[in-house]
Amino acid sequence: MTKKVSARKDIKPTVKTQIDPNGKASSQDGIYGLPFHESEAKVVYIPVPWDVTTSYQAGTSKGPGAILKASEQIDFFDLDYINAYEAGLYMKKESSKIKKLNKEGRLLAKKIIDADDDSMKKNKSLQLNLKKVNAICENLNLEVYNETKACLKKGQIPIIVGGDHATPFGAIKAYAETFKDFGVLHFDAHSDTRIAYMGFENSHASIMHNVMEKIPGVSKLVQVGIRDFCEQEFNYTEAHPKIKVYFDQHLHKRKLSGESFEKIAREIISHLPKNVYISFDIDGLDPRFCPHTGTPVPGGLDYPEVVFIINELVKSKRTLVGFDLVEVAPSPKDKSDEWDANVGMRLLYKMTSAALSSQGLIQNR
Ligand SMILES: [Mn+2]
Repeated sequence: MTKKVSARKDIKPTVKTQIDPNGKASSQDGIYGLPFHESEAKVVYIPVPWDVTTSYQAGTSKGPGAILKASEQIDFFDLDYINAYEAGLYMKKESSKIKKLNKEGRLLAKKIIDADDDSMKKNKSLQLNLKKVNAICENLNLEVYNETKACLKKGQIPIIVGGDHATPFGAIKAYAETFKDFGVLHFDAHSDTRIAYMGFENSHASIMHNVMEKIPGVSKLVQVGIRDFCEQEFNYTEAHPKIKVYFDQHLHKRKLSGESFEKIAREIISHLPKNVYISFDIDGLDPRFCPHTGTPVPGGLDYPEVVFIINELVKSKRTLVGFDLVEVAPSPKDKSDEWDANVGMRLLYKMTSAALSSQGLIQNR
């Protein structure tokens, strides 16, 4: 069966497209095998191949490419939402400027990551490297901010596909300036609220600290799945009036004691304002769903639990205005191992469906 579709509402399609929702996606086309042009897509995925300050294992810069490749395997039929693809989904090409910045930044950062505290204190050239890395990361934040802002102005939904968790800062800033009554739902194994990590001011380990300190439009941050954090982060988030943390250990304790997950999910959602942005670090999931991510930690959420929470968010009549997906990394050794990207592309499609549904652009089933 072939279904005629076109992009939606304010985005004007230039071509009618024929998509067979029962057929196999074509690898000749764009993300999820879809043939949309950028101008007719409601959802624009912005790939950010970035792993400048990744300390444990690099490779998240290859995440967007791996997700794009794995996306051919999508099944469009979904038990929760009807045909998100009809809204027009498009993934931009990886920016050569960002790729160049990542390469430069990674080379400089590697020397700092490998150095001990003593040489960092004494070695002037290492200190200069650190300044350069911080400037490169500021540069990325500006690039992402500008790209996101441009899409939002056109009425599109820009989605950052990382890269490490440093990538969406500029996007969250642009969203926070666009939507009032705005909060962030953050899935992650890590708190990501370090003041600076190894001197890196804009690393994956500091993003939520930076969001709370530098983006006044964020009225609430709700963190879920957190299970790796230092004392400074614990004290910071516990004392912060705008931050609510659902530690992974506490979530498991409640579930294991027989509390219903529906009750827990609704409680998580209840802290959020009307307009919600999801920042999704794939390592918030149990590492069996993301074995090659940069900094895996045992424990975590199961995929169906995450889907449940996201569906509850939509049911609560809040608006999922936008989101990101970060820290997806393919296996560095085995190119045929597409598992991390497979999970990533499915989660990306589910969040896309939830966002479109919450914005009244597609129907629920
Ligand atoms: Mn993170």
